[in-house]
Amino acid sequence: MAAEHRLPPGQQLAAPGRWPVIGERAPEQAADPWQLEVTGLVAQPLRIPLAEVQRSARVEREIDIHCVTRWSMFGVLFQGWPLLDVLARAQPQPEARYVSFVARSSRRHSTSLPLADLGALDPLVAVAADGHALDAAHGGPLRLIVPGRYFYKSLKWLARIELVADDVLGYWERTAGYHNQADPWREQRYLAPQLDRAEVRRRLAARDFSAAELCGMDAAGHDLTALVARDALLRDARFGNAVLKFADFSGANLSNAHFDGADLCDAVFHGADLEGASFIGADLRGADFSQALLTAATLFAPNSPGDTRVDARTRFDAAALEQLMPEQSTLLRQASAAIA
Ligand SMILES: Nc1nc2c(c(=O)[nH]1)N[C@H]1C(S)=C(S)[C@@H](COP(=O)(O)O)O[C@H]1N2
Ligand SMILES: [Mo]
Repeated sequence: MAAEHRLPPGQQLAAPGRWPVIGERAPEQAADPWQLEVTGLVAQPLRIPLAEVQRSARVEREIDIHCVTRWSMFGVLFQGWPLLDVLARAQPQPEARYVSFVARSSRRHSTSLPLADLGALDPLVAVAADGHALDAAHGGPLRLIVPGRYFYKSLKWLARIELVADDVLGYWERTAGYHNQADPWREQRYLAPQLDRAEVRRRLAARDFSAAELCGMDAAGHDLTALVARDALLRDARFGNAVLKFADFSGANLSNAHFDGADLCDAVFHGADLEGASFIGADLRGADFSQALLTAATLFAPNSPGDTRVDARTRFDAAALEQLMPEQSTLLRQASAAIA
């Protein structure tokens, strides 16, 4: 398949061998041995020792990864045990309609899938990728891999599979507004935000978003000069063409936020999460991106990079060049060289 038909809308390809680590970074340290539990509405509850899962993981499949924060990887060769085979052993009862997956992590991270979708998706309980055992940061020793869904459905450190009658919303789906269907071809990234409109109006008028939960808010075109938005939750927020001179977004979560065409002169993004955020055509003169997370952020339009303005005072860490996808990091290097 040609690359452009294989890449879902709004995604960028990561460099080969440069698999980003997203979300939790390590499993919970626990003394008891790792086992895979299959429980809930099943005729045969199971506790399968890790070694047995590893022995049963004999299927190899090339799978494309699509993260909701806009990076993709083609054809990672996963080795695992088909989830359907694990479930067949446990014999789901007729009332079971959803599958909840729970991680061995300190926050008991979780996600879920409708049982009826499993036939088409054919997930793997994976133990290895590209010929190497999965490392801990990428979900080793045991991780769920769900082809055809955003990667947040691919739970790291899989410990429990529970068959349930009613859906149990996963961690991101519950706390971050991630779409429960998660089909990258239909760009099902987020649910429509449920914001208190009076609160949004008040915050816009006061230009104060500090520590507020405003995911998905629409502030496009607003004059928000000197906005204070420290530590705000602003995933998928819309700031296109807004005036944000001297705005302070330190520590804010701005993953997938839209800043296209915004005036961000002297804005501060220190320590902000900007994974998947877009800045095409923005004015970034004097903006401070120190210690920001920029995995798969878009700074420049590939066909007219000059539309985005940077100057000698625009501050990016060396880490930014590592986190941006290859095309964007090349464009940033070129823009920086043009200034210097
Ligand atoms: N246990 C656990 N699994 C998780 C997450 C997490 O935070 N905890 N994040 C999800 C998200 S949003 C993504 S994109 C992928 C990232 O996997 P990676 O770090 O191997 O790239 O893991 C998914 N599974
Ligand atoms: Mo993700």
